[in-house]
Amino acid sequence: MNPGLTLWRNARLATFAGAEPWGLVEGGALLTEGSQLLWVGRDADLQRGLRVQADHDLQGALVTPGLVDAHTHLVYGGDRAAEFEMRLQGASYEDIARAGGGIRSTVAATRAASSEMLFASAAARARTLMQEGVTTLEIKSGYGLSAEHETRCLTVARRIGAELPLTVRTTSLAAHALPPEFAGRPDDYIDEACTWLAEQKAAGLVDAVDAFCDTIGFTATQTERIFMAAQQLGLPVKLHAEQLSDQGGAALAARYGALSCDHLEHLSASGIAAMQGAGTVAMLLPGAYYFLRDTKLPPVQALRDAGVPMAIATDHNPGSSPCLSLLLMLNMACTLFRLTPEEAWRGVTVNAARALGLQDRGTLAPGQRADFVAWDAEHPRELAYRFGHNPCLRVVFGGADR
Ligand code: DI6
Ligand code: FE
Repeated sequence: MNPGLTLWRNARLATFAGAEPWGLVEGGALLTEGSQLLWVGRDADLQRGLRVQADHDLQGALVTPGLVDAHTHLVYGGDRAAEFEMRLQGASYEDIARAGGGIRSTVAATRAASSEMLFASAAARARTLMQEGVTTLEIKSGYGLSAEHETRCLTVARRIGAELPLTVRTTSLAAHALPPEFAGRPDDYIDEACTWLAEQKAAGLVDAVDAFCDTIGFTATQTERIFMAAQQLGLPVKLHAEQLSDQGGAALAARYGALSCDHLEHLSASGIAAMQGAGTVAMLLPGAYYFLRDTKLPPVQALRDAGVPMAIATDHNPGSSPCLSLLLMLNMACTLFRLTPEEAWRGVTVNAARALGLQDRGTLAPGQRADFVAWDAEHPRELAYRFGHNPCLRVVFGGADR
């Protein structure tokens, strides 16, 4: 008797492992031991006489890896519904930011909110994502913009990972916008923000470092100083790159071995080549593209031709993507960005895990973490096709139903 084994049988598996499209297995089963997948295959090939602690009949459901939302700004105070109205009346996102609104209005609301309020609102958002099968979630800081408030937001993000069943990876995004107390002194702000990282890392609060390299964010030179500070601490980097303009951010990030470059609507051919050379993931964010009513598409065909892995995320944030549905992003990646349904699926599983530097998830294969989702669907392409529809039946986090 092997007390630690749990069997999950009678499923149609989309493993995203191996060379077959989707990695489909009809009449499939999963064997888990603790938080890990021990065996993945056909029911019929299961070792006979296997004694298991628990035996779950999935009744023919489709089973996929747990979804990975690898780019979110989940922790913040307030909302930006009034700014949405202003944009509908003709104001641009950049105009609002330059007038002191935008990210900076969320910074004021975040600083004014108690940690308990920040936790309650972010945990509610995380639960909504989990109901659609998200089992791993990246959360960035970036609405605190001072040592105290950045650390507070990262601490709230870590607490979400500690209290909810999903895995949370945290990213420091102190270089998101210039806080009002540094108006006109962006270099001084960057100098100071670089000094926060060591303590945040020592406190176990940060897995990666990000920046917003753009006309309303920081220059490539300022971004590079943040990257150098990260590199000295051995922290991986990623970048909000080429979202509103081409600053050469992707090539810079690639030089620092970035895990991902994100947004990329204005990405150049040389940026693509640099990302390909560095193995950097292209993180595409259709929610922000849609919500800002952008018209410049990211260069999907060129990324595909170059073999750059593409990932998809919600970019949940109050200003440019107040979206809490990774399934909707799956659909929009296809309709707006012309990804194939399979590319979009790989973008929220295996390539999203890679964008977080995680090799232990994103596929259904022996040795992977037992994060998986049962869906009321026959084929995963149905989930990219429907929208405003949640066929999630059951989410398993590290081998446990919760
Ligand atoms: N780009 C974005 O789309 C988000 N951050 C960034 O650098 C938007 C953040 C916000 O508007 O609050
Ligand atoms: Fe973002």
